[in-house]
Amino acid sequence: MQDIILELKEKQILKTGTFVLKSGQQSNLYLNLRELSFHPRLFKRIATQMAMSLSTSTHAIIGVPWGALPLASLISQCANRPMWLLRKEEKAYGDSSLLLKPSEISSATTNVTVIEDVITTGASTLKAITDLRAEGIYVEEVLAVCIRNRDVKARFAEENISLKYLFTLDDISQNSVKEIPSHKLKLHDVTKSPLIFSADVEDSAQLLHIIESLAEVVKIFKIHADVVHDFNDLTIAKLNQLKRRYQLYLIEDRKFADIGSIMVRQLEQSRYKYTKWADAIICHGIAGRESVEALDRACGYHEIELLVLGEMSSSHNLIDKAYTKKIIEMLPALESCAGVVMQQRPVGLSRQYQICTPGVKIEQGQDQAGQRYRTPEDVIRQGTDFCIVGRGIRQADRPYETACVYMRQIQEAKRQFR
Ligand code: 5BU
Repeated sequence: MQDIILELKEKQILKTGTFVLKSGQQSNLYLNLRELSFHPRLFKRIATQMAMSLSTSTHAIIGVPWGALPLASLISQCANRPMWLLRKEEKAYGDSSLLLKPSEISSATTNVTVIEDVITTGASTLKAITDLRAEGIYVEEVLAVCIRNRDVKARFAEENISLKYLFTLDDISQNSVKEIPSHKLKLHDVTKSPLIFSADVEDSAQLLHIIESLAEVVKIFKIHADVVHDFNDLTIAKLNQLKRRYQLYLIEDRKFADIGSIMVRQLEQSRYKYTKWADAIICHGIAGRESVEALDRACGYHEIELLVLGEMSSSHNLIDKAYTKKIIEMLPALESCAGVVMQQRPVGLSRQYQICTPGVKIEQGQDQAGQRYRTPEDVIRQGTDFCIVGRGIRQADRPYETACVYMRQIQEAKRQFR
């Protein structure tokens, strides 16, 4: 449920401020569920949850007119239960009945569930119930997305009606709402946290666990979503929760490297949905200026920062000095570029670009697959702003304590060499 609430906040369906409600009461939270249909995936999630709590003895569902009708029809589909219609007012012509239901079904033998979006005082829901009772219908339960506070439950209990709901607005603490940053973090905002942890783990549970266990000390995490075999929408929702709770900055290390139009589609249409969670992506400049500029424009649109790869840590990689120089020359044209992935800070490079360096470990050396490691001290001495560390922390017996050791060494080296 927490995920749904967070998504409602993200989509601005749940807002904070000072609001006067229909009932005249004041509130600092406002839930505008009328806009739910603008977001079909979230809408379906909510309807599915509600459909699951529908009473098994309900014959049909009826939405309180008019606001709850789209929701009721979606629940009807999810639960495979018919939806009947209740008019707000009697028509002065034709069939004057308030209730539209199949004529062969007798009212006396039917139980219905009334669907509502938000219940504040319950007045309009109770009016609908009175109208249905006048038609001889037995209302078994009311199912709402949200009630403002629990007091209203007593009102329905008096009427012998069970009231079910997904959440109450009172349960949503003001604090958790305030925690949401109004804008994404920029790499520039996290320079006090010069350690980037490479969370190259195998599944979502490990990913979320390692991020949460390090989040007090590490603020920037680099992910290869495509090595996390079960990376899905739930992973993204939970990543975003962690981002908000700990004010994290997430980098996707996809290393985009194609022509511009394909890189843009890879960014926007990938099953890993980078635009929904990444604060930055890494790209190669191999395809040339125009291609990278196209990706840069898409990044600007999605408020994602671009980190351009200028050098690699692996042995015998094919990047030479001339290539790196051309990458550096490309940067001024890229509006979303926050930094460069390099092994050292190039002489004369503007301070507006952060240098991020992978291949860092307390012990220098090499792995069996081409990776070369330098020490944090060495890398910082060469002008790097952020050290990227993966296995040095992940494979340690105590990753949290080891991350603290890396952080101390980096900060000590910064004091020494800056
Ligand atoms: P390690 O476990 O610290 O070796 O992980 C290094 C990470 O940095 C890993 O995710 C690589 O994809 C990434 N990396 C790198 O190692 N070397 C490079 O030149 C670049 C990225 Br660019």
